[in-house]
Amino acid sequence: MTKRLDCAGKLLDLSLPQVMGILNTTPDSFSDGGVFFSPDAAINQARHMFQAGAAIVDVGGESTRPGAQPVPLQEELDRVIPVVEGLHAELPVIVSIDTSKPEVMREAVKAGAGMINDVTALRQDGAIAVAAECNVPVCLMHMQGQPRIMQKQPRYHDVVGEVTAFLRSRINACLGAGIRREQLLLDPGFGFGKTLAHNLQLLNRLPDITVLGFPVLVGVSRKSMLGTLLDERPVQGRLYGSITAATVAAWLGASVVRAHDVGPTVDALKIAAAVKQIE
Ligand code: YH5
Repeated sequence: MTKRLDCAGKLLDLSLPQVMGILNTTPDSFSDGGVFFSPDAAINQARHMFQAGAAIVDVGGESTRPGAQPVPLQEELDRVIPVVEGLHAELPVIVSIDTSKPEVMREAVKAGAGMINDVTALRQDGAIAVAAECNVPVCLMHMQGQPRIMQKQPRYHDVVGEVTAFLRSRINACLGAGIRREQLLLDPGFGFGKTLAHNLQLLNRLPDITVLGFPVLVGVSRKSMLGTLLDERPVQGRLYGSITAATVAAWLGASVVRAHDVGPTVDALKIAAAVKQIE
């Protein structure tokens, strides 16, 4: 498998698991309480993530939490583009754009983004073609349903089989559109149209996804699955659960872990990587 990804000139070293810091620019983000929605505040937050060891900062302007409503294009552009520009100008960190909209992908990559993170795996009209033009790595994530309704009644016969089949079909669509194999990352999409049991099965069987031969990205930070496992613990009490889940994911082969709490996650992944390297 490729150990180094070219992210628009910035190199992502995947010989060790890396942390992608989460930077929300959505005023309605309930996990961060909407604290970071001025570009300056967002850039400041990203600075701290970089200092804490994040290899990537994931900039998102569209809330994808369960029940969320879609954000209009211009509003999303207004939120994310100044942040992408500012970050790219100031820090050597790789900027990822968390969006499903092809127009946002194009503008963000023009503004310096080196990765596309799309929870809809480039299924929106025109997204595959734009991503191919952008010529940056793309994370393809699995989701059942749409954010507004995805947690209503998630159903699978075989969650691992269905998620891997979906990812394979998106890989093929991307290769067919001229995106290079070396530019793809895969993500089972924890919490996106999945019950706790589905999420646990996917994490337990992460190696079934890594065998596809692509770097795997895992996002479990602060998610409901942790709240449920910890007796309905609210979001602010999920740090240790998040670190543990991130560590398990890295141990099972995840190459990138998406996290709110960058410093603690970086520490945990260093320990996991050191133990793993003995093998
Ligand atoms: C992901 O897994 N997730 S946005 C609900 C929460 C906490 C956090 C409090 N974008 C992923 O982070 N991109 C999101 O409960 C993502 N993989 C990738 N690639 C949801 C989120 C969250 C939701």
